[in-house]
Amino acid sequence: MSGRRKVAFAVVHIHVLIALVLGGAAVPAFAEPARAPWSPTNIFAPVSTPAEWIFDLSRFVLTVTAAIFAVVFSLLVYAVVKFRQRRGSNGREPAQVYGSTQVELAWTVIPILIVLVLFLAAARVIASIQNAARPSNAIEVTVIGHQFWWEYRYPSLKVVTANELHIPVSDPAHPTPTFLTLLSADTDHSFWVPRLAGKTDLIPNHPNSTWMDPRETGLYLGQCAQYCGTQHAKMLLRVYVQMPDEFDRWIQEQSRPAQISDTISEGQKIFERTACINCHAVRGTAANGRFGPDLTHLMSRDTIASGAALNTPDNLRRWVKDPSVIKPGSKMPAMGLSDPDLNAVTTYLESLR
Ligand code: HEC
Ligand SMILES: [Cu+2]
Repeated sequence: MSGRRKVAFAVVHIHVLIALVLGGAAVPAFAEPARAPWSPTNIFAPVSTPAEWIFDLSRFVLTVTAAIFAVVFSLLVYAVVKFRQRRGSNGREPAQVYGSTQVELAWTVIPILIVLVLFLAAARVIASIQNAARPSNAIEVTVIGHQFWWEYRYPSLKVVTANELHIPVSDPAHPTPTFLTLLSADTDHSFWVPRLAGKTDLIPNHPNSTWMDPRETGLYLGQCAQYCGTQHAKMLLRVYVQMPDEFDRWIQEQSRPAQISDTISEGQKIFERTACINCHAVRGTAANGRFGPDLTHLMSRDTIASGAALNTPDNLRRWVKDPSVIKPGSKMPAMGLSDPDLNAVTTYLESLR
């Protein structure tokens, strides 16, 4: 094999590889978004306007790049077949063409135009998401990224919660979008719930914002999409999209202070004299720390530790005994409680409904 043919052979290989990758990505992209049981993170099944605009854009970009690929690959196959070494050929090179202004201009100008079109299409989507008008009935939520959990504050509704975001479904005829202000308590994080909106970073001292108007109720999952430390991979996102009355009921329950019995339980005493209250808030009690998740309505959540474990009595006890068993590198220390104290604290936590 001559050097040139080796190169041509390698180029064909690379293109076949690209074809396989592109083909794999393109199939779901062009599939009809039927009522299939989509994965809760499927980027090809948007249910909210920003996610839909991004999906349309990705389809456009895939179409353009697929067309480029088809043209380049066909020319390549044509050249490889037509100019292959035949038996009895004299081994001389075919005619070589140098310095054609027309050809040079064509392969400079056409790619520049293609890149310009792709750039403008992307810029348009970014601008329309960023500049969307905020209707007066929009739900406002402040999202604060922490290593390695999410804090959600609804300033006008007096609700503070963690890790499980609840928002109302938005009827396209009377939209009730949710606008998120994204902040960070420590390092860069990124809020990404693929079916609802594009990735948006949470950067210290630089408030960002995004929004979503989901058309369908359900649970949508996501993931911190910016490496932020040891437990970045267990910084999961859970968004519960609810019917308006269900959402209102949730808000009402969350805005109440903690239900406390008249006699302070043993568990609460231990909770308050151990450092727990320096990091955790339980509204209506002495606990008002903000380093860790608000525990006022802990038991209303399905999961703990940012989706890393189900919220069961067993897991709660395991968590308080030593968080690193569930989430190595988590910012909550093992508090070294004795077994009886651990049981009492767990019982107290279970009373926070
Ligand atoms: C130094 C601060 C700190 C102390 C002290 C602390 N925690 Fe935490 N706690 C955290 C942080 C941070 C998290 C979130 C960890 C994560 O998800 O990565 C957390 C998470 C939790 C959770 C899970 C909450 C949720 O919704 O995910 C519970 C329950 C909890 N802590 C209980 C306690 C109890 C009980 C004590 C005292 C025995 C305690 N914590 C002491 C910082 C602290
Ligand atoms: Cu993160």
